[in-house]
Amino acid sequence: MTLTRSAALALALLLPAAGLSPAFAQTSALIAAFDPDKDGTLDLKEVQAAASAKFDALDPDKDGTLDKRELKGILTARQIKSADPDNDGTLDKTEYLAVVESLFKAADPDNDGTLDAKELRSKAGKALVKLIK
Ligand SMILES: [Ca+2]
Ligand SMILES: [Ca+2]
Ligand SMILES: [Ca+2]
Repeated sequence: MTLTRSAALALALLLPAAGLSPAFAQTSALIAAFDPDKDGTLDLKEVQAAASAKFDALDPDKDGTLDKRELKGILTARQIKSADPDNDGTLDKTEYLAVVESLFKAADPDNDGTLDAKELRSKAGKALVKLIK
């Protein structure tokens, strides 16, 4: 689809007002994909289930660990290092889910145990999304 400049501008102005900005729509779709109880938010259990599936998808050789190469674009070298207490250079699922849990808590400042669309668009929320999507 090609939009003229002014049409694109009008869209950019109108969509947020309708609560339908592209970022919002994207986050809503993301929540819907991982929200089996359909309450419009992600709780830790839902996030962990999604993260666990993502871990399995990232681990095609099924050796139960993810190395730096497999985690490229998902976690920075620094994040991997701090998530790797046994220092073997890989993350097993327990270590991976520990990162997920700490990012979940960081993304949930109101501490209600669920992440809504706004919380998922925070810095910690975005980092968390990389680990589950
Ligand atoms: Ca939910
Ligand atoms: Ca490790
Ligand atoms: Ca919350």
